Amino acid sequence: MTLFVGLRRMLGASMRALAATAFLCAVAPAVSAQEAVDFSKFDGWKKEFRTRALTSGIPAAVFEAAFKGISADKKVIEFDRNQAEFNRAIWEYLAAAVSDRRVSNGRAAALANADTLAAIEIKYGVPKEVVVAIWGVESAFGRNRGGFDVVRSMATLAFEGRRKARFEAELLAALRILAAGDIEPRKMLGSWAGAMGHTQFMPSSYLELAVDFDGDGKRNIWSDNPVDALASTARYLSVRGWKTGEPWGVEIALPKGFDFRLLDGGPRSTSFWTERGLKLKSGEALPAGLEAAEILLPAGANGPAFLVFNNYRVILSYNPATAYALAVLLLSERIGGKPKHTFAWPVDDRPLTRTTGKELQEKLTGLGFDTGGIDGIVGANTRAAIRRFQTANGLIADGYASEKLLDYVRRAVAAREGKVFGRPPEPPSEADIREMQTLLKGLGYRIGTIDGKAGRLTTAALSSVIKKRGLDLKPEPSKAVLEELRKAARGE
Ligand SMILES: [Ca+2]
Repeated sequence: MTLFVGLRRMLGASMRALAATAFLCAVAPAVSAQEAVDFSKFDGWKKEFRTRALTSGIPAAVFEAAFKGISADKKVIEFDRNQAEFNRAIWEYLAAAVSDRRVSNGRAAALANADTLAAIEIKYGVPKEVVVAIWGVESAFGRNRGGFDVVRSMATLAFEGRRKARFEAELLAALRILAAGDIEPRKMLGSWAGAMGHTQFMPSSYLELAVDFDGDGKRNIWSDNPVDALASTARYLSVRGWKTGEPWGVEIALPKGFDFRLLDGGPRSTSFWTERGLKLKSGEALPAGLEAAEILLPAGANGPAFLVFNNYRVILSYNPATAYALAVLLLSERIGGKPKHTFAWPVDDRPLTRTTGKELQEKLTGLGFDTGGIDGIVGANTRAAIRRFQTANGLIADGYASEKLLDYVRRAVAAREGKVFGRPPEPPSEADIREMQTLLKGLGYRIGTIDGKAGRLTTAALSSVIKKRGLDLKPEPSKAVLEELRKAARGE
């Protein structure tokens, strides 16, 4: 459970064990300079905040009890600022998050709580395996619920000030929990970033969605008893739009010559994708009648491909990282009895780190493919820039920010600077040009002899096709132009 922004800093206890990963940076804000924190100012901040807290309805006695003996926690600042260079690929993360050991622990946990989980499933319509999987990924089934004092952690992060408004809001939520008498101040424990209990609820999410399910009159997600936490998690997913009985996603095979520009097109119905040649990996047809289906390529075109639906996005509302959502959902399948997944990950083409991500953004921007900023975070703008670069260079336009792609971009920069540095983008062969001429002829252009040499007629025809299709390509033979001609010939 995390807030949407500042994700990597707010991961629950279990995530520390698994190690945060490069892809988890996806929505993290840029890190400010590592300025020293003047801890002597904590009391001044506390005094100001006290006024705000009391104005917003926190009783003075609750505030005093919560802050009794509280100072800023240096360790929390250290965790918050730790921008170590992670380069953990999604397949490595998944191997740890969906390990055989976790699967067997999950099955045991499901069995031990079978009655509760059945009641939760009936009430909220969320499969028990999904609830148990979140429990597993968030806290290893309650083993790592976090030992940080939540008031102290939230106060530290609010005082430090980088995301003051957000953490003051969480701190106020924590104080409201205390005011309600759900827990005593020093027993309200969580991760250093404030994620609490078995399924790592932030204080604001607790206030909004936690429930008393064991009927003792109190919501308690902190104790050894997981019942309230598990029901609260199911309720969270239900309120965020879980659709009972719908699959979260399926592994698919992309058709030959798939137009990767469709990745940018937003969610479409499964019939839309079926019309474009998508099938299940097994070769069977896609499930019919599902709306809002999106293609997910977690490691680019050379890795596994998924078509994901509404319930996948509901898991993202719990923690907006692709790897997290996949870990939860794949683990849920295994806990439910599915055999081990075998995905063909591109283990020879790792994702970029923050540093190499920055290098990629700098170089792409320099080459005229604007990434919308240089922060090392591969988001939608960077992926779009990668796709434009890939298209212009006749590469598969999957937008995957990998080491191989960076190598390619480095060579493109070197080629542009006139340096001899590795291999420049591959020129089209004579056979390619012959194919282009044949395709152009088929499209009704006057070509003359099909001779594999790009003369005046061929160039003019290419120019006209490129203009007609509104492409950002040079009117000369290239792998990218050939690919476009093939599409034109197919009527796409
Ligand atoms: Ca309770």
